Amino acid sequence: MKPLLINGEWVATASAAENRNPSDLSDVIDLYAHAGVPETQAAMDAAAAAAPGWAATSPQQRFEILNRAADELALRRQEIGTLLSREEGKTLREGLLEAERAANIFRFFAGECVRQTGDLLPSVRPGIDVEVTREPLGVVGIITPWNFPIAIPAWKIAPALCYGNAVVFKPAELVPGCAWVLADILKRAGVPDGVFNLVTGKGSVVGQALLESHLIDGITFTGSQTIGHRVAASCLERLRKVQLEMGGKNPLVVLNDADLDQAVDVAVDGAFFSTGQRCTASSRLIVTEDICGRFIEKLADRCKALTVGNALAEGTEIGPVASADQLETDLRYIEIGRAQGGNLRCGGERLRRETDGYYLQPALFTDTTNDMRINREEVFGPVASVIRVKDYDEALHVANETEFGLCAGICTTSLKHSSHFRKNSKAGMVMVNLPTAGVDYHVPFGGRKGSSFGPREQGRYAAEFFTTVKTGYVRA
Ligand code: UN1
Repeated sequence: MKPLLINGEWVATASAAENRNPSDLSDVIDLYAHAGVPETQAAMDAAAAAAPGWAATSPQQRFEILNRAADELALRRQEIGTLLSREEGKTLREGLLEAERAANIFRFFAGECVRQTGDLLPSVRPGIDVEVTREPLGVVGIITPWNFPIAIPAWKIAPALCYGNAVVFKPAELVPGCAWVLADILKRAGVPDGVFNLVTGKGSVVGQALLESHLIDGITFTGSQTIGHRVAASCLERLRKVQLEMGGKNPLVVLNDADLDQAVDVAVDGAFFSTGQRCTASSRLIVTEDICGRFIEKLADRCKALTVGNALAEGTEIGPVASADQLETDLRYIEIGRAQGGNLRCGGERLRRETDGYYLQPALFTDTTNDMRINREEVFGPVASVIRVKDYDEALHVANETEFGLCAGICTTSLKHSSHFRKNSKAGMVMVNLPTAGVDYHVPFGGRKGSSFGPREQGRYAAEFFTTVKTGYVRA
């Protein structure tokens, strides 16, 4: 059994959960500890006790620890990428890139440790100086989803530690493997006992204990809207800081003047890579009239030709769906799409492969309207739909006509339309001639409306959530 990490000790639990490979259900990766409330409490106590000492470490000490973690993540890229693909189901290529991304994130925040700044300015009153500095929040609860098992933990844990916070980390139940490796790396990189704690287990037990404890000063969460709202309500009640990232229904607009081949590539990547299981996935393809027929033809051909298979097999372009529950959700939405009048142009059927897994042929709907449920609700699977529109103005309107606002894309060769779209899209991130998914690690990440709440993640903007500001007045 892979144990919990509490106060620098590996702690086994009475119960454990199996971690199975969605590409091959006969493959059990390992057993992982299932924490109860007492273990979660012990982790929070340890973090609270260790937080002041960590906050007092020098930037150089923190730099060295995070940099060592980055080194090891990079060194073990192959092993971590393979484990990631085995437990989550994205292709090995995607798994390796994600492992690399995690290393880069740690490297970036290692640098940020020694790059922290404040403001020093004259007071409006003579003879007085004002300084504005940032201090750690304290103990941060980190709750992460299954779709980026190493990158999302990295982009929450690295800044938390960089800015001097102690951490209690609760990864998604489906992907304890990468979380465990990361904990092992952090421990060996020299993170002091209690500063970083790993508590694998159920959301209803571990997550709930984090929500209810007065020892937690802030919670950063990525996951579903339903749970996100619960996290927010509980943080609001206790007046504690919260950061939520909850998904999208991201539009990709394709205009008549787009480079057709490029637009099809962008759509295939945005909609279907990582099996469509990205909150940044392009699920609404909003296409203007004159190019629509040709775009659908080409996209459907590409969709049908996508190689769906074992995540670890060479040549696989689309891995399996991550779990039985998610597969059921995907199939249910495909049925809803049909029932509401969408034309299932291709895909959408379960596939058999050599090994028993959750294989699904990417589904493309055409003739859909923006009010259909498949265009309103996040499916989180390889399901995309084409919405045909008259012109750019209608495309922009439809793109913004959603309760989400994470990312929006446009494929066009027109400077006028791309500039207008960048300025008028009601999303937190805008892509021109690029897939909506697949972001850089050194710039802010986050959305508007129902997609996100609280300060942005990643890059220097991460300081906003993981620190609290102090204003000092000094009379000389
Ligand atoms: C990406 O598209 O590169 O859960 C990252 C998600 C997002 C991360 C997307 N928070 O899918």
